[in-house]
Amino acid sequence: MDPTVKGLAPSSQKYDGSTLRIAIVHTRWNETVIEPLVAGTVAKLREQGVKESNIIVQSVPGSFELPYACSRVLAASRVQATSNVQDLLGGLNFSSPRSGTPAPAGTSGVPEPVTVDMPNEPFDAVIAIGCLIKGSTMHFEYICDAVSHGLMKLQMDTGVPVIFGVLTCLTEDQALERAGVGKGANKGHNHGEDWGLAAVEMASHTRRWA
Ligand code: DLZ
Repeated sequence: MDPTVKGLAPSSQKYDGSTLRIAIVHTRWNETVIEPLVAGTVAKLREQGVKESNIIVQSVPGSFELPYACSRVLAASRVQATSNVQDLLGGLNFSSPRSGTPAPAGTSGVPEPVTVDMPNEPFDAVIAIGCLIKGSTMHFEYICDAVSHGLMKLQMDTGVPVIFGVLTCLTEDQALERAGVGKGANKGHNHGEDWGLAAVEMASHTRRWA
C-alpha cells in the first residue's frame, strides 16, 4: 500500500452530532471510488449521533459542479435531493457504464429525486465529495484549482463549514486506496470516514463560536 495513505488522528474531545444537520454533495464521476467514500462518510456521521433524517445526500455530475451545488444546497430551505440517507441504508445505488464517467441521474438504478422538507433549519456543515484523476491534459489542474478555491470561498463567505472531500489523485489505484478499496492485500484507508468526523467536529466548533 502507498505509505502516504493516512487517516485522521482521534480527537481527545467527544462531539455530539444528535442535533446537527449535514448535507453531502457527491459526484457521479469515478463512482467506484465515490460509493465507498459516501458510505464511509455516512457511517461516521451516524456513529457520531447524527440522525438519519438530518443527513441529506445530493448527487451532481462531476467535481466542477461541487462548489455551485454546495452553495445552492446551503442557500435552500427545501432540497430536491437525489436521496436522503434512508435510501443509503439498503446500499448505495450507483450505476455507470464505466468508472471514469458519470452515472446518469435518475436512470440505471440511481434513486429518483425526492423532495426533502427542511423547514427553516440551516445545515451545520456540507461535505463535498469528489474524485479527480489526472489525465494527459491540463484539465485536472484547472478543475482541482477551481474546486478547492470555490469550496474554500464558500465556507469563508457563508460561515458554514465546508468539508473538502475531494481526492486529487495521479492514478485510479491511488484513489481506490484512499477510499479503502485498494487492490492490494491492504485495502488502504477510507477518507470518507475522516470527512464525516471532520464535519461533526467543525459544526460543533461553529455552534460554540457563534
Ligand atoms: C470532464 C471530467 C474529467 C475529464 N474528469 C473528471 C474527474 O476525474 N473527476 C470528476 O469529478 N469530474 C471529471 N470531469 C467532469 C467535470 O468535473 C464536470 O462535471 C464537467 O466538465 C461538466 O462541467
